Amino acid sequence: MFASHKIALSGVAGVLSATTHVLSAAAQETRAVSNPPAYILEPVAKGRAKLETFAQDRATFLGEVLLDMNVTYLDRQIYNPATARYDRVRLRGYQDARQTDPSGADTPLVGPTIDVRPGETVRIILNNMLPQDSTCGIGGGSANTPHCFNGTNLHSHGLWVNPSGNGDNVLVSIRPGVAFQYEYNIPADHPAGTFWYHPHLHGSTALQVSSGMSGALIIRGDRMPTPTETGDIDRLLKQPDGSDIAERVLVLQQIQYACTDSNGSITYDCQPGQVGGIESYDQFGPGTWPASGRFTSINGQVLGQLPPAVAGSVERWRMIHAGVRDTINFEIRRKTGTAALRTLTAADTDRWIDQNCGKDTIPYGVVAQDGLTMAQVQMRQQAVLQPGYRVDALVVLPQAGDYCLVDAAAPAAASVNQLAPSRRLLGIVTAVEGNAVNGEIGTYLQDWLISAAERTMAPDVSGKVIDDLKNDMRLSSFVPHPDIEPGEVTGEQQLVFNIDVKQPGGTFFEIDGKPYDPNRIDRTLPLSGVDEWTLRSDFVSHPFHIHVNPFQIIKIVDAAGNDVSALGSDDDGDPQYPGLKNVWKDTLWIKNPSTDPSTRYTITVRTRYQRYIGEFVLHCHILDHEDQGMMQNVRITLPDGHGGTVSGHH
Ligand SMILES: [Cu+2]
Repeated sequence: MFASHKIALSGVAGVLSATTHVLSAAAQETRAVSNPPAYILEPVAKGRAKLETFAQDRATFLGEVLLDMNVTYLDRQIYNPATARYDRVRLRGYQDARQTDPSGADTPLVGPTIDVRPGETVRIILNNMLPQDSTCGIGGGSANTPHCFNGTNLHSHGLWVNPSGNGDNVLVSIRPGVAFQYEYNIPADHPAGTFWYHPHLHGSTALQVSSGMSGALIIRGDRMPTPTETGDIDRLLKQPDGSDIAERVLVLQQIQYACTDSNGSITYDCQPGQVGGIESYDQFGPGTWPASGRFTSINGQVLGQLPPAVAGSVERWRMIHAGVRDTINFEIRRKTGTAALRTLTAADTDRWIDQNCGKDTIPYGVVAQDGLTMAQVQMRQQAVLQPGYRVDALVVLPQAGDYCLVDAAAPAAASVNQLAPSRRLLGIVTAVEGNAVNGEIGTYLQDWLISAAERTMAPDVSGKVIDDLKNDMRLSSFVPHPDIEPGEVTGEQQLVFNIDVKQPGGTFFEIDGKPYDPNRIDRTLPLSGVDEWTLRSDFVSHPFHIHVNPFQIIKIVDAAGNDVSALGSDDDGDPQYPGLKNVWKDTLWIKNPSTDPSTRYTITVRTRYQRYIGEFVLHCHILDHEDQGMMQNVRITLPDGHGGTVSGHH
């Protein structure tokens, strides 16, 4: 079975070819963006044979993915559009332990994509090769002062796996000089979808994630829905020849490197000869990302050219917000101007987009949020991604030509920084000649999905799937988790985010009035319980994330008492909430448009504590808030049979 411990560094099967990740001089000129390198499972022969019957019996099959990764300083370059130069950066990063290039110059700024199937095991060895760090294990210091920048660990964001031991355990600290092997046993009934991984050591999470330490974790499923069980949308998204549709993994990162000026202060204007880095939390905080003038990168490339698409072909775009503190409002527009993308300052971007990108956005069909397939394809002109979010979209570029990928302006209340951000460009994609689409893209996509269902679905479900698709593109046969009805709820939880700026002695990042205490269990929850959570923020907005079990959104009520979560609702022009009703997610924006508690929204979600016990965390996914205290410890334990819970032998 150890034959499975083989890593293939190649493009994802059935995916746009991952041509090169080497920052050769030629690649630098075009700033080509390819899919991140993928670590693909090599199933053992037995497992491969079993694949044929996988859809019927849903049996597990032997298979493991192994990543052996060094965590180390790497010297690389990032394109700086403001100066049209490549800035040298020295950042902490992930590197294949078998690498032959100690400098790291050829190591992508994004971690490798992990590609795995339900029922398989992912083993990730982290070798912490960073320098010793005396701030780890701070003893008498505050846990909520950023520290231990050279310690690390790993979180598999969105995975429904064991949080204890060598599982998705973020309560371990891997100190410099220490190696640790994570083991994610992905159950055979785990939903297929788009997940990701990143470090999660309290005190250094934001610093490491903003250095580019993150990567995609894709679970591919092939389960056919049945009249009684849902299946994987992957099974539907096939070309007429049976192969998977083209796919892009877009890891969106916000690498906020800085240099020092002659006074020793932080500057984002790195001079030739200087080396940028991320070594201080002074770089994080309200307004710092817009002030930095940096651009969100795609798979480690700033303002890159993505591999070409074919006009009229349906592609699956797996978008992952792996940044730290800036909202992304994703749009696609025709590129109508001829200006090349060479030099572009952040301040000039709005004008550049006006001059070079068309007025109309290209709609696309959102099929999953946070990796979990939705009950309906939602046609969107924009999709808002907050830190930690994933969006899977079916994208059709209607005609041959170039397209602008734009991070659109959003209302101030919609964004992490509470500023109406100006638009930014993310990259360019070219569609080559294919079957031009002249009609409505939504109708085209619906027809395509119906004909895909006719080809791919088993006879006992195809009628239902096709009827669903004809009815506003519903996907009820592909939703992984059943709705949580009110009668299933067994308890309730309340949560309030706050930033307390009124105390003497500093600013406190709090949940339920308290900053994080590593020695305190904030919630003890019963295994098999089903809770309704009420989420609020008393001071600006924060993306709520809880590990292990996802939640279903029941309602999102604004300060005036209106539920804005239904598809078609109007939330003062903010596009992020309408359509989220009944959607499953693991990360959700808890909106308060101001610093005043009276303007806060009240959000109701429900969740089941299934299968896994142990201790893990919930937190704000503005990661510098998390590092400074906006986190809680959660314990799921066995019920005692009398309405309470029991731990150990008490
Ligand atoms: Cu926060």
